[in-house]
Amino acid sequence: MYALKDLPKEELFTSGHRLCAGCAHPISVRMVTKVLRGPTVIVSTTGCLEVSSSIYPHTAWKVPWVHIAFENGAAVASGIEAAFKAFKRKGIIDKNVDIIAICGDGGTYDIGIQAISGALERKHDFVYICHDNEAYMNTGIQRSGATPKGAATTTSPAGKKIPGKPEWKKDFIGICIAHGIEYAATATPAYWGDYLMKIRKAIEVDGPAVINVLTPCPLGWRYEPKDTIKISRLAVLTRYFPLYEYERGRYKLTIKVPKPLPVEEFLKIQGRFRHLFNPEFKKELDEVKYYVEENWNRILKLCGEA
Ligand SMILES: Cc1ncc(C[n+]2csc(CCOP(=O)(O)OP(=O)(O)O)c2C)c(N)n1
Repeated sequence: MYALKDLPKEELFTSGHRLCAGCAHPISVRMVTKVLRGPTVIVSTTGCLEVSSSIYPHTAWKVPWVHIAFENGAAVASGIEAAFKAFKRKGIIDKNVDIIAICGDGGTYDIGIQAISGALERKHDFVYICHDNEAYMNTGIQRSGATPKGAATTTSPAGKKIPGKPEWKKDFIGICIAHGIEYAATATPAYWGDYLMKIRKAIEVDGPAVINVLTPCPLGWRYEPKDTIKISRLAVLTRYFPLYEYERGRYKLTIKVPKPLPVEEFLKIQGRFRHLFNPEFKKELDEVKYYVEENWNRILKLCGEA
């Protein structure tokens, strides 16, 4: 467990970046950089975080950081890890260097998935953090494999043809765990102590570890920038986004929600779900509610709590 006073004051992700007011990406990155254990290289694929933090000739990064194309975040992280291993073997360096990939859900769930699968299967020692804002935000709010069913995006607009995105969200953490990795977890910046603990655990694992962190986006989710942490918390308190971890075969619910708030509390403050409250979309709203309950029960079972 972390206490605020124990965290380093030094900021390794500085002000002056061009991310939107209320964006959860910089909040998450500041949390990641508070629990590094030594020299670290961060890799980011194309996306909001990358385009807004590295506008030439400026950079917000005070850790070695590399931008890489959408599809190969995990491949480049693997290459860097392999290179440092070779340097160590040859006596060129004697220090351990941690590698962390921080990529959006588009670069993760969709275009980057085969590179991630390869890296996990080869057991490279790195941490993969997916900044899950549930769409391709940087290019104008297109749906991704992480977009939840019913959400309106520019490529899944709610109207006469479809009631928002017709498909369910992919189980990315489930896919990663199926590779036989040691550690995987979900997180949100609202539960910062839980998130910091998970990042540090993931870094300390000898081999690949994955964290999927929910990073609300005021622009794409259509809510007031001041509500980012409130929405991150509501996602958990309504059981929409269960916080759990997987460690060597064991699942654990890290934040318990014995008395959940109605899912509507999470949905109604976001414009992307506004249509679900029209009587014509009642069926879809009921489906979302049913899914949230089923998913929660599935996670509870995995965690041995049901
Ligand atoms: C192979 C490839 N396809 C498409 C693009 C265009 N593109 C750049 S960023 C982006 C969306 C990024 O979405 P995500 O990874 O979810 O990050 P976010 O911007 O939401 O933080 C897309 C589609 C690209 N750069 N490369």
